[in-house]
Amino acid sequence: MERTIDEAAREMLRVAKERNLSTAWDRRDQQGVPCRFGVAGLCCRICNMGPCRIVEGRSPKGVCGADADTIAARNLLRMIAGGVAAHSDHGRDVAHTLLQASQDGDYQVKDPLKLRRLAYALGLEVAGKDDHTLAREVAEKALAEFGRQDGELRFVLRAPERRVERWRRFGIVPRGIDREVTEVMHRTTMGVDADYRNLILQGLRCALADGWGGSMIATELQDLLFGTPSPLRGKVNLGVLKPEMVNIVVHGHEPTLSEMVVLAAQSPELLRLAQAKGAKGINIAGICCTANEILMRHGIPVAGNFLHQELAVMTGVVDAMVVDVQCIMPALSDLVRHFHTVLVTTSPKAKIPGAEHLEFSEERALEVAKEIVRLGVENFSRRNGQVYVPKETMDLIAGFTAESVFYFLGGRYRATYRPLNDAIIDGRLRGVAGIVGCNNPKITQDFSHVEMAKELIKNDVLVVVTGCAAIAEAKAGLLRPEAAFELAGKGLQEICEAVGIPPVLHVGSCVDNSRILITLTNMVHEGGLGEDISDIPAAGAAPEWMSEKAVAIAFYFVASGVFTVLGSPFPIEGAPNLVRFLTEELEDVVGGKFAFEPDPIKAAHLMLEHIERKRHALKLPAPMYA
Ligand code: BF8
Ligand code: SF4
Repeated sequence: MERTIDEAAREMLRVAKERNLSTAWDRRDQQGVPCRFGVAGLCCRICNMGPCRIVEGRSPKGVCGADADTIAARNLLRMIAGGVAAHSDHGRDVAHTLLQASQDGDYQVKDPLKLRRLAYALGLEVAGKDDHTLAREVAEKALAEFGRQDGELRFVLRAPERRVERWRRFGIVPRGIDREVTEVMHRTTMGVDADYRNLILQGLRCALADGWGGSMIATELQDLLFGTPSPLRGKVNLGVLKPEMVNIVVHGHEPTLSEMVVLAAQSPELLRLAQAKGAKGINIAGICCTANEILMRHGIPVAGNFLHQELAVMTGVVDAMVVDVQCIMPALSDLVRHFHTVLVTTSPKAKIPGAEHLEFSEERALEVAKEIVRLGVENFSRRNGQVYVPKETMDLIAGFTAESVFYFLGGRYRATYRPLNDAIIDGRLRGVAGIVGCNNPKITQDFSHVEMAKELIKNDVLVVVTGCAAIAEAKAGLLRPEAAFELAGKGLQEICEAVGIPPVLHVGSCVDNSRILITLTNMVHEGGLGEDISDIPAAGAAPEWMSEKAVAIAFYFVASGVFTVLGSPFPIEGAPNLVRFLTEELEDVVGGKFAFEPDPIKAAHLMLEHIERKRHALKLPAPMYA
C-alpha cells in the first residue's frame, strides 16, 4: 500500500528512511496483524473477572454473560464518551477564557454582533449591557451547560423543531454535557446496561451533547474571542516552512494558545532578537486543528495535517514545535532528539516525557506565548545544517462559516440561504456533503479524502470540509476557485463561478463541525427542502478517521439525521445485531444511519444515492446536468 499521495510527504518519508527515523507508518507496520478480537470489538476488559473474549461456538459470552452486542456496544460508547469529553473540555476552556476577556486584557471580545446574537440564543437579557458584561454572562451561561443536571441543553433548541421533537420522543435530548459523559461511563461499567439498543441511544445523547453542546460552545465562543472567520487566502504544505526564518509550528487544538503565539511572533522585541540571531523573521505555521483555527482567522500558513506532524520536524527547520492538547503523537519527543527542534508542551493536561514544559495560562497568556516564541528564536542558531524542506505549497481559500458562505451566495449585502436552496431545488446542485476527520496510517494519506471530494463535486455536490480532511483537500488544490473549472460538474461550476467560491469549502477545525449543523439548520429554515435536517439531500463522511473524537462527530451527525459513511468500520464487526442497528434500523429512530465503505469512490456513490433518495422524497426534479 502507498503511504501517501502527497509529494511533500513522499519526499520526507525518503528522508526518514535514509536517516532511519521512525514514523507512524513504520510503527504501524511493526504492529503487525492487529488482534482480531480488538478489530471485531469482542474483547472486554471492563472488570477483573475478565478480560473476556467472545469466540463463536466456544465462549459466546463473557464471564458475566455479556454477549457480543453488549460488549461491542459498551466499547463503542466509551469511544464516544472519550471524543465528547475531548471536544467539550476544549469548549469549557474557551468559556473560561471568555470569562477573562476584558477591555485591556490579552483576550477581548472581537465580534460584538455575534455576542449579542448568542446571548439571545442562550436566553440572556441583552439590552443595556456593555460587551464585556455580556461576554461574562455568556461565558457563565455556557459553563453552566457542562454541569447542568436536568432539562435540555440550550443550543439543542437551535435545531429544527421537528428534530428536537424526534429527540424528545426517543429520550435523547442531552441534559448536561458532563452528565452525559458520566452516564456513558456508568452504564458501561460491569453489570449495568446490557441492551445494545438502549446503550446506543445513550451514545447518541452523549454525542449530541458534543455537536450541539461542547463543540458548538467551543466554536461560537472562539468566534466571540478571536473573530468570526470570513473567506481569506492561505497556503498549505511543508513548503510553507522557511529555511531563512525562525519557524515555530503550533500543533494541537485550542486557539487560546495559538492566537497568542501568533501575536507574540509580531512583537518588535522578538523580531529584533530573531534578526540578531541571523534569521529573516519569525514564521508561524500550523498542524492539525489549531492550524485550521489560525488559518481561517489570520491566513497563517498550514504545514500539514495529522500525519505531517513528524514530517515537519524532519525538515530540520522547525525551531520550536508548540503543542497543547489532542492528536499530538508522543513519538515527537523521540524524534526531536535527532534534530535541533525543541518540543514545548503547554497544557497541564498533556505532558510528554522528554519535552520541554512551559505552562500556558490565560492570566499570563501573551507573556507565556512570548517566552515560547523566544525559546524558538534562540534555538534558531542551534540548527545543525541538515535541511530538507520540500518545495510543495498550494494556494487555498479558507474561512467559510454558517454566516459567511451564504453571505457570499446571497450577495454582498444579503445573508440568505435562498440561492443555495434554490440551486438544490432546481437541480443545478444535487445536494451538499461534508467530508471530515483525520489521517490514518492504515489508509494512504489523503487519498480517500481527495478522491471522494473529486467524485462528489464532479456530480454537482457542494462539499464542505473540516479538520485534517480540510487540510488534505487543500494540499490537493481543491480549495482553489479554479478547481471548479477543472473538476466540478457543470451545475456546481456555474455556482462557483457566479459567487467566486471553490467547489470545496473549508469550514474550520473539528469543533467547527458544529458550523455544519447550523448550516443544515439554516437550510431547513430557508424553506423548500423539507422540515428537518434528515429531509435535506445531504450526506457526511469520515473516510480516514482514527480518533475517538471522529466517533463522537459521526454519532452526532447521524443523531442529527445525516447519512454518514466511514472509511473503516467501528470496531463492532463481531456484533451482528449492533451492526444491523447502526447501519439499518437507526434510520427509523433518528433519520440518519451509518455505512462503512473503504473505497472512496464507492462511498461517494453511497452518498450520491442517498442524496437522490432525498431529492426524490422532496419531489425535486432530476439533476439539471445528469
Ligand atoms: O480534531 S481531524 S487527526 S487534528 S481528530 Fe485530530 Fe482527526 Fe485531525 Fe483535529 Ni479532528
Ligand atoms: Fe468479562 Fe463481563 Fe467483566 Fe467484561 S464485564 S470483562 S465480559 S465479566
